[in-house]
Amino acid sequence: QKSPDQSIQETTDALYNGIPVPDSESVISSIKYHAEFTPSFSPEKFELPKAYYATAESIRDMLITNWNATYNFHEKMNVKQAYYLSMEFLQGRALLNAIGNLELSGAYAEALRKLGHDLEDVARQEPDAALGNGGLGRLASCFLDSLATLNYPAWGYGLRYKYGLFKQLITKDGQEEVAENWLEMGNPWEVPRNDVTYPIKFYGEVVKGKDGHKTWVGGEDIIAVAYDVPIPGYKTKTTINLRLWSTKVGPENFDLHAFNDGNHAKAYEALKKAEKICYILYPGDESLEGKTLRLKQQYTLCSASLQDIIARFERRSGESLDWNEFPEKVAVQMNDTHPTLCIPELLRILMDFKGLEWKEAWEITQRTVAYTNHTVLPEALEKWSLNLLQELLPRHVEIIKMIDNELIHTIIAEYGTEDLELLKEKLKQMRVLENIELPASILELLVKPEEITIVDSLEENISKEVTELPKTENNDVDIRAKVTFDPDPKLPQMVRMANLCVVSGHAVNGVAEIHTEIVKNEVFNDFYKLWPKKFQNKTNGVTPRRWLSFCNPELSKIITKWTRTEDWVLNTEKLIELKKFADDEELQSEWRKAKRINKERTVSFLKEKTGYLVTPDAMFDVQVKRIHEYKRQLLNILGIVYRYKKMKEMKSDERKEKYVPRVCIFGGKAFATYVQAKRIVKFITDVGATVNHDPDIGDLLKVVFVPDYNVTVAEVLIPGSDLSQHISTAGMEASGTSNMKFAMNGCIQIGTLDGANVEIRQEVGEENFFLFGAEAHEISGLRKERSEGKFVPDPRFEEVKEYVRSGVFGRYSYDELMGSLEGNEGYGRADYFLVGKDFPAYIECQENVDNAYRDQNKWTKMSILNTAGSYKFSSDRTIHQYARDIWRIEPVVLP
Ligand code: GPQ
Repeated sequence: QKSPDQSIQETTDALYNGIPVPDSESVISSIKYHAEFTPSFSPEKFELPKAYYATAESIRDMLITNWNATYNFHEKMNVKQAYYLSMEFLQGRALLNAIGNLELSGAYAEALRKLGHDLEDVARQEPDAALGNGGLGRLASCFLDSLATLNYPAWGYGLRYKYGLFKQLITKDGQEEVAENWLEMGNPWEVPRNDVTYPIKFYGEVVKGKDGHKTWVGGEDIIAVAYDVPIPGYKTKTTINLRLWSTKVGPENFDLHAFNDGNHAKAYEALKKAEKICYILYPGDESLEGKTLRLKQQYTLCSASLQDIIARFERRSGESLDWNEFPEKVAVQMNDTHPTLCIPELLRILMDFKGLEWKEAWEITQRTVAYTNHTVLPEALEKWSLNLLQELLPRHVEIIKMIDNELIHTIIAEYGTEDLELLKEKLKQMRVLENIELPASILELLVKPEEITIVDSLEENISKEVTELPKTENNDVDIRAKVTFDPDPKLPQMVRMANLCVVSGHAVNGVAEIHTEIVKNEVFNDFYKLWPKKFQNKTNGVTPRRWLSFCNPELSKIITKWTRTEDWVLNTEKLIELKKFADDEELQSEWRKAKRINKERTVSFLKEKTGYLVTPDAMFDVQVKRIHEYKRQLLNILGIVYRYKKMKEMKSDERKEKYVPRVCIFGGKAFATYVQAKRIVKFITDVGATVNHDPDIGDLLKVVFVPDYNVTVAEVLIPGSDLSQHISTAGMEASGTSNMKFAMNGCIQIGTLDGANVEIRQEVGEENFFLFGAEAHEISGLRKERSEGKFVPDPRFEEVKEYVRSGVFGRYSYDELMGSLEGNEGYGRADYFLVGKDFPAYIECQENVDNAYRDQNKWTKMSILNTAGSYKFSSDRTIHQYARDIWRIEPVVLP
């Protein structure tokens, strides 16, 4: 038998030299080696958990070899590198993904078989890494996969939360949350870097040194420590890094005196405070609940990452260090506004530590950072209380005020002082600081317009150079009175993070075409008018490795056969080839068989997770995503209730004639304090409890809520579904990404013209997409109509609400839920999400779905055309666009 070192070497040599696969013998010795020498289980047995850890560790060896090679090469070439800063990464499981990317599935399956285990069973031991809430976090993870696969020099930076997203239990009362201790058994995919640490400060005060330079002193000091997660690319050696920060304190912060005096709580105080920062993932998804802990988390991510990036830049520059070169070597992408603090942090380091002047530091910062917007929901646009920021990060507040000042100058230059009412209005709307008096220096300027000089920025589209503003007839006093205002003491003083990002970044992007249009023409229209070139679209994408090749091997085999190459995994354009064969009987029959196998997998999965046994002969109709009013799970379930009511009114024969059997599957978590969303979960499970036990209905209709929806659950449900629902109120879903995954897996969609649905429908063809509902441009008018009582609801909508209220689904009170759908403000916001308006169109569209499904040849063709048309939605395409248009980075292929 080979020594473990020898076999690791051979395995990695094989990868390096493009030799197909290391043999299962060397894999076996590597697994055995870890089972014995990386022990976290007792020695006598080799059961599944231990097999999983040993297998993961053996794969990790190879990843580390490739990781080191990638790192060293990037270091040597000193290429420009992109950094993706995100508070969330929703990685899911890593084992099969890594084995698949390294093309070692065969060798590992065989090795484990010889060791008495099945690879799939071993893989099931891994807990999901759920360091994210939903779409935004999963997007970050798909991007990492594409970056590595396409050989881009790039890293992700995030936080290592001890507890990821909560585990969802479904009880008779609806959703219950339990902490998810994903690190309990140890994490084989991370490498702690005990030598990569940075100090992080909170609170304290700003003092001015003798040289006039500012320093931030005192306060609370903690330490951020790096944990690296290697991210392998597919069929490439390139293995990039996801660096996650954890927090601790130095030994000097352990109060030994207090401890010896028996005051243990005091002794541990600093340690606890520091560790707490990375305890939990903030569960807010498109809702705002600003709390100190969250701000500390955000600052920890930003400060540690920037210190690390800057240290790397300095090291790589060596003797020829030139700060103006920084944006030529570094691109920082902010995943929504959560990492906004990296803007004042970069400025602070450049000015307070590297001695740069404001103008230079500001220009470097603008050229370095870029911002992705992921939502237009007003309540989700992050704002922080100025007081809280002032207390926690006093130096950053000074810097934010300087940025605000720059912006004010630009606004004055743009709008002039002729129309002071207009200017005042624009300042109010656009400033970074909300409800805060204009700085005295600006008032001075306005009083003597001829003295205005604008600090010009180098980025030519960022600021207009103005030497003189039009003179006004007004006298000084008038001007003051007109532009200035006293802050409203009843309103809080806030910092608008999105405005800060838009002003400071050189690019702002939306995540789907329609979303970017809304960003440009509505939410940030004033900024768009100032800097049109800054704004761009980058339609989201998903990795075809995890979301097609690995999660759907049945379909993948068929795709490879008919496109005559495996290339589609890297070049999804190849999927278009399938179009030619959409009517081919042989392909259709193979296609249906694959779907059937996947549906059978779903059947066992549902049985295991919910106890319900459903038939794979039914149509599987799936809506899985976070529970949110705007995503309208309520519209879906009310459609189901309506269908159930109609079924009950019919005779058995008639019922069977009219309806296609359906299994309606729901999954998704509600934010723990989002009461209305939790009511929706409860309602769905109540409907299921009634319908599923109704002997009149049998297999004609089943309603199943899958508990604890996560990446791993999605990997089972998506390949096994026939229809998927993406039915948000138009204009509210920025993009959606599960819609792309469903399309790739040949699932047909019912949806509104919202987010990426619009582009998916374009690509797969209108006739292969079930469209319904009001359009984005109609929404505000419809809401107005609704709240003015001018809207006359369809009788079928009134009927369904009445039916629910009648108590068919139990005695739980549905007053609040049904009330929120009324046109008055009694409960909530007068059907703000327009469920009532879209209800008739929705149920009619569902009838079209039934009719299409009855013709299985037609349905299969639609399914094939969905996969064929999904080529655009690979995150590889998205990443190439970010690399070319925003980051200006090039792929680096390792020698
Ligand atoms: N999204 Cl702002 C999240 O998942 N969390 C958030 O905090 C914000 C946005 C989603 C958004 O709702 C989806 O429409 C997008 O597809 C997704 O981000 C990725 O862009």
